[in-house]
Amino acid sequence: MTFYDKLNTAWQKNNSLLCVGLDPEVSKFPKHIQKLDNCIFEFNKQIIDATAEFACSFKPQFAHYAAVGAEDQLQQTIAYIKKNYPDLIVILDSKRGDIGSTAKMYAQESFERYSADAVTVNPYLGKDSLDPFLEYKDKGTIVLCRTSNASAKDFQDIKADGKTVYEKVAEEAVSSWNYNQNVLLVIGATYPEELGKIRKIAPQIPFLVPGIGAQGGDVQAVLKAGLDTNKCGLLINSSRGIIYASNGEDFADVARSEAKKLCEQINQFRN
Ligand code: OMP
Repeated sequence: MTFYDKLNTAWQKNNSLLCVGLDPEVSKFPKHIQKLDNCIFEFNKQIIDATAEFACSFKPQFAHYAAVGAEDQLQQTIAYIKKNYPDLIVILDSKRGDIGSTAKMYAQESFERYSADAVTVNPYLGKDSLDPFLEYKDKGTIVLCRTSNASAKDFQDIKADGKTVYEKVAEEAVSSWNYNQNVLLVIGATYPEELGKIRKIAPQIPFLVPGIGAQGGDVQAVLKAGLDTNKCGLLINSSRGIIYASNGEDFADVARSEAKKLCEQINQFRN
């Protein structure tokens, strides 16, 4: 099974393009969860069980675990998803990027230590820094292309030979990096115009699109610009907008309602 096959299964499982971001911050948890041992895993578990029915993917963000020495709970979280929701994709969002010999260690960390299905990577160092990830044929390599933040333009919009850096990244993804059909691109939901340009360059590459919810991206604009010809091809991420929709005892129920609402909203614009 190639990574794209796995992704297709995940999209079809719940008829959903929604990726739920797992970005734990203990101070934002409900008080009764904060008191628990292993509270990050306990929080995640309830969010995962509440939202899985409306998702194709979960995306734990690495710094949110590493900053507080909770890599063990990251590992537990990924293992929990894989055991209970084996058709869904786990994206480890660690935005790795280094020279080949170190990149090899990062790839091993992502795919063997954590058993993630896919990992986010930074293409700044070029192809030989991506190869160690790409060589894991059944795993996804999700390359930053045009990010969601305000300063994305500082480097990504610089032009060389008449093309922006983010257009060059998309072109390389199509022509040189996708030899195992396992490349995806990250494009922020906050930049639908750029999303549309990149869809033209890379009509068949799946996109991870963060920036819905807390960052204010527009769902309709994202779908209009980003869907592929099968009305699919997107993993639309929301983290804080779902997991911190309530910090009361009802947090999991409210997260479920938010995930359901977003999944349905996305599907409404696919038709
Ligand atoms: P919310 O803004 O809370 O939905 O979180 C967005 C998540 O997506 C965070 O984990 C970010 O680190 C991540 N992200 C972006 O927000 N913008 C990007 O351009 C890329 C990512 C990412 O690679 O996931």
